[in-house]
Amino acid sequence: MAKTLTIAVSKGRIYKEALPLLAHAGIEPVDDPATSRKLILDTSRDEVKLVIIRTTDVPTYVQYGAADVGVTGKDVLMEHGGEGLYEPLDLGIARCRMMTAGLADAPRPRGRLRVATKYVNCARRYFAEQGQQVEVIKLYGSMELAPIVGLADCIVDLVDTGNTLKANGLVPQEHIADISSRLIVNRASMKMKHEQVRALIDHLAEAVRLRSQ
Ligand code: PRT
Ligand code: MG
Repeated sequence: MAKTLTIAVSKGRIYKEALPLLAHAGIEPVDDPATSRKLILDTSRDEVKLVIIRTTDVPTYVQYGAADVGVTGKDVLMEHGGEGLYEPLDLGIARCRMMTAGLADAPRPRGRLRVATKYVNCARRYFAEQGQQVEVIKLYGSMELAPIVGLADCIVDLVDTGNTLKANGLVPQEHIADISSRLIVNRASMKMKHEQVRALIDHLAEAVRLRSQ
């Protein structure tokens, strides 16, 4: 009997884009998380379960071995720190950029730049590398509002089409990182369930390769 393999994934855009890749590995969820209230989904393979959680919780579940593997954004991993995790594969899905953004015609602030973001660690690290002293303000959403109401001089957020920034009169400024979703693996699972994890990595890697052709 094969050991159970648990995969942690969030149910938004990453899930949608990960589905065809997982299907290539023979893993198809029995329920649709959009309509089901179940948090643990059975799949077409008896020994494989999907746990559906918030994207920011994915590294934590995998780090503690509550899930063997997970799919999460590089932004989430950068913010988490990636401690206790392997990151063997770039899945190339849910792509975007982490950027700073601000009001188009804002004057340079006197004193320390105030930066609003949910990515406080990424923001601190980025501005420290630039040798710039900043005050980082933690927000949980709607970052675009902060410069408009004078809460911050700029924001650090994810940008895809740029439409969200534009709709709020903001312009993208500095590019911090290119973002895509990654497969992450618990360190103990990599050893204890090596064959299963290896097979999953290989199948997903093949799916990514076929997709980019
Ligand atoms: O539960 P929670 O909302 O935390 O997560 P979720 O379950 O909805 O997660 P999911 O699966 O949607 O994944 C979020 C992840 O998708 C992020 O961590 C990124 O890795 C990735 N991703 C890719 C994005 C975007 N593109 C993106 N554009 N996440 C968010 N956005 C938001 C951005 O924050 C901004 O508000 O979209 C807006 C910008 O888009 P444009 O096209 O207007 O520029
Ligand atoms: Mg979401």
